[in-house]
Amino acid sequence: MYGGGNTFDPITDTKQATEDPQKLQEFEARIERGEKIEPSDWMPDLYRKQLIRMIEQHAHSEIIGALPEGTWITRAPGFKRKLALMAKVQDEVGHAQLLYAAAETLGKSREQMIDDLLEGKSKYSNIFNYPAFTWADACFISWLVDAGAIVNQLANSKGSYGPYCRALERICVEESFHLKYGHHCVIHLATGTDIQRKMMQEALNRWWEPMMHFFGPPDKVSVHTEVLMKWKVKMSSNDQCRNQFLDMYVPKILELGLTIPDPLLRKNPETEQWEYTEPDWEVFKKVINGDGPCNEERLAVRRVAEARGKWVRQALLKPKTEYVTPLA
Ligand code: FAQ
Repeated sequence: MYGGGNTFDPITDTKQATEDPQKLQEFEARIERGEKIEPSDWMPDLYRKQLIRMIEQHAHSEIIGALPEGTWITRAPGFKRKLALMAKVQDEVGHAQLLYAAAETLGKSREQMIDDLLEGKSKYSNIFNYPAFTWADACFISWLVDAGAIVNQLANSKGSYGPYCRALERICVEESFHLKYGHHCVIHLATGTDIQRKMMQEALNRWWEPMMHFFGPPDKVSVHTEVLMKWKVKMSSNDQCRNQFLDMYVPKILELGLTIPDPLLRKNPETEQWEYTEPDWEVFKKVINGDGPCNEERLAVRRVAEARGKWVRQALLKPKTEYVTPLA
């Protein structure tokens, strides 16, 4: 089973038994016309729940996604790389803030979302559960993970839920800088010394399978794609995103003289679809359900951050009068 998040029960929720058929019809007509749905508009319960699930997982992915690259800030090669990486990592955390705010418009509090993440009840992207051993791993993330994220997010920014689409538009602009920065880093290594080229190739070999997993399970087994595409939350299916990523980035990777670790990878000229060795979906299931190489470490770091920041949140929430000192 791929699923298991606590916020959504596909079996009971897909029945939609309680929805008013006329309201549902009007809602679907609005979506068909390409209108945006806003927080105060009527929406089916399932649409709300699906959005919360997806936006929340996306927000968690950004905040956890800051961790593998974040460990490289102190070791980035040179001042300019350090500055750029620091800005990128800050951006990713900022994306999480935008996304939590978008999910909150649907009625789930940020505190509850964070609690669900820390308790392991809520998912986040598989790809951030792998270690960034070398600087080249960090470069892979900055270039190709960001590239994959943009493929998905650019499509979904044209979707139906206003707050999510507006957040995605802004995120995509920032991600496009990350992508250029990451590409620059990879070009530097791939055209550098033998040791640098080897380091880059090894990182590519390590990250290729998680990258193929990143777009989600194949369409034929994806649990949520059908309803999400019907309601224009997802604008491209998992396989369409994976195919578009391969279309755009395989030539760029090969151009750098790097080798993709899949002997079966090729574009079928008749179908225009990429063919590849199916990544191991059992590994994917393990990783997204909490049993990947770094899941425990990632959540442990977030728990420490949460505990350390508690006094700041408490101070911010206290009424102003409590800060009036006797001298004021
Ligand atoms: N990782 O039925 P589907 C980034 C789960 S942001 C973990 O196909 P759906 C920025 C799925 O949740 C990266 N879990 O699901 C950055 C479901 O489980 P559930 C994140 C996954 O929703 C860059 C079950 O499998 N992007 O990288 C994954 O239709 C660099 C069944 O799957 C987003 O979140 C996965 N890869 O399609 C930051 C974009 N794939 O909930 C730092 C928004 C599937 O039933 C550095 N999300 N699952 O328990 C989406 O577009 C979709 O949710 C998909 C999955 C495409 C991720």
